[in-house]
Amino acid sequence: MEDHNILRKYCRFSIILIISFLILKSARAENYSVGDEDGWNSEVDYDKWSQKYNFNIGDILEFKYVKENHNVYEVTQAAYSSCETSNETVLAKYDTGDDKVNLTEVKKYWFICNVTGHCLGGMRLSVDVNQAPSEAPTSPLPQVSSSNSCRTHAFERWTLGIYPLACGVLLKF
Ligand SMILES: [Cu+2]
Repeated sequence: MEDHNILRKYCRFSIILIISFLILKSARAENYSVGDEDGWNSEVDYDKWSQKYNFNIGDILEFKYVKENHNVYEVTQAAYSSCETSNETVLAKYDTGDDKVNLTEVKKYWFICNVTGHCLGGMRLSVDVNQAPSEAPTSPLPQVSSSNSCRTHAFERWTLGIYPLACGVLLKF
């Protein structure tokens, strides 16, 4: 009976562990509101803001602003530095006042407000996007990484399935 109780505790613990793992996994993609509650405007130091966070692939940047006053241009590094835009240096334009930008690549993203004087006044943001932490070690070798992650996923699924099953069987004693 003593053994049974320990087993039961262990099973309960491992199920909780699995559930928390699943929740953590699904919550990994973050939505960052640029400037936090201050939003996208001339009053915020966006260098300071971006240093507070680690941005990963799958995360979303949300720009909130008064659409009559501002806009969001994704630009090249040159346009970010000079605050001068042209067809070649503008990668994307947003102007809804509530723009969500999906960070889909490992690279540095550059954003400015293209209203005259705003970029020079400090409305510019650069964001360094990294591989998501659990995928990082496999990134330099794409071919190996895909088969590795497949194996990992299969193993995860197998483990997740077998645990509750095993616990259920054991607890029937
Ligand atoms: Cu502006």
